[in-house]
Amino acid sequence: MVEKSMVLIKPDGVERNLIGNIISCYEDNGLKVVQLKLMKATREIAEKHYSQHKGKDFYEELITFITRSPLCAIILQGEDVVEQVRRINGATSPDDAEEGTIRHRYARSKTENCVHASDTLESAKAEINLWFPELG
Ligand code: FUP
Repeated sequence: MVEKSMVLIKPDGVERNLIGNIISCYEDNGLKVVQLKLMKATREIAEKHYSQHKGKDFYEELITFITRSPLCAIILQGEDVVEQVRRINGATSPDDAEEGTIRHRYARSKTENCVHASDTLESAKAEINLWFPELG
């Protein structure tokens, strides 16, 4: 089934001029960019996005990181897109990410790991509503 997923190229990826390289990884796998924007995340949207991590020891560092400079929010469309994007991104930490994945190539740490992607179709819908409320 053709579905949609939500991706963030995080501030580290934008700062290091990796937007083009990262989007190519998705396009080269047959996924289509159907929405895209650069924006600086407010603390409010960052807290909503990472609400399930509130209270964890890395939470404040994560919020500070994701709000420090512009990020690129993208909606991707394709077959099994949620699963495909997570495979293309690789494991959360660059130390665990498989060769050829975005995080293996570009991530510098578990926090500064270049990309976020929705983990289920349900969270994709919620994240699209959060980051692209103008589409509602
Ligand atoms: P992922 O689904 O791979 O993006 O990763 P998680 O949902 O497990 O974690 C969400 C974000 O928390 C990750 F992008 C990075 C950050 N994180 C840390 O900064 N430190 C940790 O120990 C674990 C996660």
